[in-house]
Amino acid sequence: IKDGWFREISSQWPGQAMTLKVKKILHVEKSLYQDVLVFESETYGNVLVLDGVIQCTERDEFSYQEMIAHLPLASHPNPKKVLVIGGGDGGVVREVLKHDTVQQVVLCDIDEAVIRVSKQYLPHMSALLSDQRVVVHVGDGFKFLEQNTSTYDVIITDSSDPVGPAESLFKRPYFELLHGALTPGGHISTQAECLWLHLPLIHELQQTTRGLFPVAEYAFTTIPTYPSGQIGFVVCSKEPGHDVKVPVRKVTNTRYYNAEVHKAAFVLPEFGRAMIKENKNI
Ligand code: SPD
Repeated sequence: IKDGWFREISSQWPGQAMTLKVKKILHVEKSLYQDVLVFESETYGNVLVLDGVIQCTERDEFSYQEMIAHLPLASHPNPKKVLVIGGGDGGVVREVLKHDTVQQVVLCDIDEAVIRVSKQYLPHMSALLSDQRVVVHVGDGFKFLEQNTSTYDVIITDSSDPVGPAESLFKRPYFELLHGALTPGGHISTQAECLWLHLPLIHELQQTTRGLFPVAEYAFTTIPTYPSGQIGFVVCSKEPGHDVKVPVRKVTNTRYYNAEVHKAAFVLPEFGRAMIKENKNI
C-alpha cells in the first residue's frame, strides 16, 4: 500500500497492476503460510489479499464463487457430498449450499488465518461456515484427499495462484488424487487462471485433466478485480455421459450465474480455443 492505494504487483502479470483506493486497513498478519491483509476499499467493500494478491472483494466476489461452484454442481444429476479445497473465505461453501440435494460440505483449507479473518471481516461470504451441513477442516488438501477416496460427488478447488502454497494444486499428482476421491460419475472444478495471461498453463491443465477424465473443459467468468478482469475454471466429469457444459438442475438466488451463462461460459474466443484445444498460438 502506497499513498493510500493498494497495488497488486506480481511477476505473474508483468507490467500491469490492479489498483484499489484504501479507506482503512483492517488486518495485517503473517500466518504460517502467507501474508494476510484485509482492507476496506473506497468502492469495492472489504478486500482479502494473500501474499499481495487479491483473493476477493465484497463487490464482485459473487461472479467467481457462483461460477466455480455452480458449473460442476448444476451439471451433476444428484450431488450429495461436496468437498471444497481452499476457499477459507467461505464464499464457495455459501454457493454449494444453494443446491438442495447437498447433504454435507467439507471445507479443507490449510490456513486457519484465512478462515478466522474472513469470519471477522467478510461475513457475507463466511456466514454459512457455521451451517450444520458444513464441516470445516484445517489441513493439507493432499493429505485429506489421500485419506478420503471414492467419497465426494463434487470437489471444488478454490485455490490461490500457482506461486506459494497453492503451486502443487496445478499439477498431475493433485488431479490424480481428486480423481480418486470422487464417487463414480463425480465432477471437479478448479481455479484455472486467465486466458489473457496464462494460456500455456491453461493448455497444460487441459492436457493433464484430459489424460485423467473423459470430460474436461475450460470455462471462464468476468470479474473486475482479478488480473485482466477474467478468470477460468477447469471442469471435469468422471462419467463420459455427463456434459458439464449443460446444466441439468436449476439454481436459484444467484446474481451472476444462470443456465444461459453456464452454457456460454464454455464458449472461448478463438485465440484461447486454438491454444487450449490445439496447442496453436495464433
Ligand atoms: N488471482 C487470484 C485468484 C484467486 C482465486 N481464489 C480466490 C478465493 C475466493 N474464494
